[in-house]
Amino acid sequence: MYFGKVKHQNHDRLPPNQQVTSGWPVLHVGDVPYYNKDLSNWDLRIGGLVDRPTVLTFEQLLSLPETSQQNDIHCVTGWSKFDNEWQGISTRAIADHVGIREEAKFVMVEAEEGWTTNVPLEDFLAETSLLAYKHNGESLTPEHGYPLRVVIPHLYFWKSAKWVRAIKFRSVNQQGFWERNGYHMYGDPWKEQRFAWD
Ligand SMILES: Nc1nc2c(c(=O)[nH]1)N[C@H]1C(S)=C(S)[C@@H](COP(=O)(O)O)O[C@H]1N2
Ligand SMILES: [Mo]
Repeated sequence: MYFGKVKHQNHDRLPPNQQVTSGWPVLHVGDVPYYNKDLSNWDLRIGGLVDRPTVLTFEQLLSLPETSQQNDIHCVTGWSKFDNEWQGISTRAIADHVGIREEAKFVMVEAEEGWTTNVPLEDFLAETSLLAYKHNGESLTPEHGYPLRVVIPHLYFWKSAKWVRAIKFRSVNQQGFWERNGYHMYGDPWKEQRFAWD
């Protein structure tokens, strides 16, 4: 039965206690930065345990090899959005560009207004992770992270920082903004790692 098949597929794709949404909710703390397409004051700083600490303009970022990814995203508040198409730079291309040192095991991602989130290096460098500037063929809107956001689809979506401005490679796992406020250090949606005590 067709209906049954779709339901079964959704079950396989939908982590526990999530619901599929066709829209795209906007969630964050703080203010949306508006650049009005002028990125002359924008840069991306990449540092910490790397061989070549680097500051990239948006143009320089675009000169790195482009990647496309299709994935499902899962917000800890309970919505999941299927079949997102992203274009951007693979996190591995960034890593190759700066040279990650042996001692680096974790990543702290920093966004506008000092918002942060932490992920293990391995997850940051997963083949499915990227720094995205386009969603479904369109430039990101200001609300969804223009000009650049992280997308790490296999973790709850709070790990996918909007308005990313810095990437710091670290030897220890420090807490980011939500992690300091009770959210899980890792955030696997399939294991429902929502809060620190899950
Ligand atoms: N800079 C920044 N990025 C952020 C957040 C934030 O507050 N600030 N919130 C996170 C959370 S909790 C979620 S669910 C997603 C929401 O992304 P969306 O608004 O594009 O759906 O962004 C994540 N990235
Ligand atoms: Mo979230």
